[in-house]
Amino acid sequence: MKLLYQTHSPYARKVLVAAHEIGLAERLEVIHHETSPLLRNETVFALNPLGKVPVLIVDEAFVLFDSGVIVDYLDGLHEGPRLIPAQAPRRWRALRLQAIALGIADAGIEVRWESERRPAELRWPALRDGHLRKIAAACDFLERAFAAEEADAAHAPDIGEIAVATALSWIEFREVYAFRSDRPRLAAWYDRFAERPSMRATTLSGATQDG
Ligand SMILES: N[C@@H](CCC(=O)N[C@@H](CS)C(=O)NCC(=O)O)C(=O)O
Repeated sequence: MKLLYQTHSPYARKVLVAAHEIGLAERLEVIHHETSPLLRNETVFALNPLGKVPVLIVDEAFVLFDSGVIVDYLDGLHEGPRLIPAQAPRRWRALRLQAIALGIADAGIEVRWESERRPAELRWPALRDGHLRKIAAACDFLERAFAAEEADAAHAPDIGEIAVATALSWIEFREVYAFRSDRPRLAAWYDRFAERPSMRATTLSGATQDG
């Protein structure tokens, strides 16, 4: 299988970390692609009309996109603990964490448009601040959630945790938001997670290319 990837994408990294965690990384040929609404990537557009990575090419006739869909597919190819647990309450905890992580990454991208990617005269600081408030509230939510769960932390990582770790790693990498401030449990949780071989094998790198 081929994974159209980007070395500085939180969504693509979520898929690759997940593949490492379930022992499928070696079955993926990882191919870096630059994407941006300002830089049309024909290869990516030919496979995903949204022009975004990650994209998984299973074979010529079967292509998947959106990180959540790809992870769901990969999760059906192994015999270990599910990344997307089947049973409540762990299923809903994982999917809700994944949704929060997606929101952090989406808002972080908006922050970057309003602070550095748009031409300076087109930036709107109030919109940037609105997205930063969402990220702050999401990180506060995670701090409270992880504090409440501390005694029950021993399970194989699920997609919610992988998504949170890869989103936090990206907002730190891009210096979008200092999530550690006043959030000791979230910071400690993230630092532990970042030591996993799956995270160490997939570090973020590279600059955004908008043209
Ligand atoms: N919801 C999608 C988001 C994917 C996404 O936004 N990917 C970015 C890379 S970080 C992209 O390719 N952006 C290009 C564009 O917006 O045109 C997912 O989870 O896969």
